Amino acid sequence: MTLLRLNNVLFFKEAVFSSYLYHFIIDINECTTNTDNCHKDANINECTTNTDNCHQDAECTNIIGSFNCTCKAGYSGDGVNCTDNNECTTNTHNCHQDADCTNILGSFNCTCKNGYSGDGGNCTGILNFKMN
Ligand SMILES: [Ca+2]
Ligand SMILES: [Ca+2]
Repeated sequence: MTLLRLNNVLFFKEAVFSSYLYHFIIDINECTTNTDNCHKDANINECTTNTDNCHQDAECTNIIGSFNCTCKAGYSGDGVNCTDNNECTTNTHNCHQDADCTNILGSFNCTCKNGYSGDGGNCTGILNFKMN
């Protein structure tokens, strides 16, 4: 059996009577089989050349031959699509029990309820004394 390579397609040649039969075997992907002769040290930084497709709320990380997209803290998704986590409805906030939670992009705010004071993480009741 004789192997032939023509336009990156591998054939084997089989003698049948006085002529030959050519059998198509498989197309060789030189890029994935590392049989190409492309320059390997060309690490393009897709993040700084703005050729990445990361979401605006994702971090881009350059790696050799590619890049990675990771949603920023407070966001969920695959890096190409990132959506804000609603910490208030998913109860992943750390607001005090006497505080109101307000969802914002990438985070949340805690505000002490009326009659309480504090930073929202800690709220203490305000005592009102009426002087007679
Ligand atoms: Ca790269
Ligand atoms: Ca949020």
